[in-house]
Amino acid sequence: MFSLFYGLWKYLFSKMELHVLILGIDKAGKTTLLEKMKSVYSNIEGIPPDRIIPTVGLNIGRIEVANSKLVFWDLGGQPGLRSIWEKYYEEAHAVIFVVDASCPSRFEDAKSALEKVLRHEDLQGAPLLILANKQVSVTILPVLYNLIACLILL
Ligand SMILES: Nc1nc2c(ncn2[C@@H]2O[C@H](COP(=O)(O)OP(=O)(O)OP(=O)(O)O)[C@@H](O)[C@H]2O)c(=O)[nH]1
Ligand SMILES: [Mg+2]
Repeated sequence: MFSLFYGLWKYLFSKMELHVLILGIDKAGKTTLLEKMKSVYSNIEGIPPDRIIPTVGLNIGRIEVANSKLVFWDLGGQPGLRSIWEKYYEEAHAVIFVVDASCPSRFEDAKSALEKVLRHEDLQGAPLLILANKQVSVTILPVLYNLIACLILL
């Protein structure tokens, strides 16, 4: 009986852990976004933008918002690394797809990468946020990150 109540208590009061994939082609700004969110939402000082290097593999960031723990998986977007993305789809609850809005010459590449993501059966029904990056003043970034957190928790 105790374990039954303990299980119910844990179910009701433990924080839900949600996995959010950060995808997009190389140089879109995924890791910069992750590091900024870490600085805004946790006490961890994120890596400064000028020290961020292209991602080969995976960066993980954890933040807590409202009643949830968000675990962000930031994957490398270089063409040769995109085939790794789908290994994370099955365990993902939501996707942020980052686009470099200041670079129209790469929109076509971003579009075909996004289409491939959307077609994958493991992501059917998962919430998607498309972030048009590199077009806002840094002063409104905290507002933007609040918006991201709200959308993910919808
Ligand atoms: N102006 C501006 N530059 C940005 C912004 N976000 C990222 N950058 C710059 O864009 C470049 C690439 O940023 P990253 O965060 O490494 O991009 P990424 O999508 O993680 O790239 P990969 O790891 O190779 O897939 C860096 O020079 C950043 O400083 C932004 O919001 N505004
Ligand atoms: Mg990166």
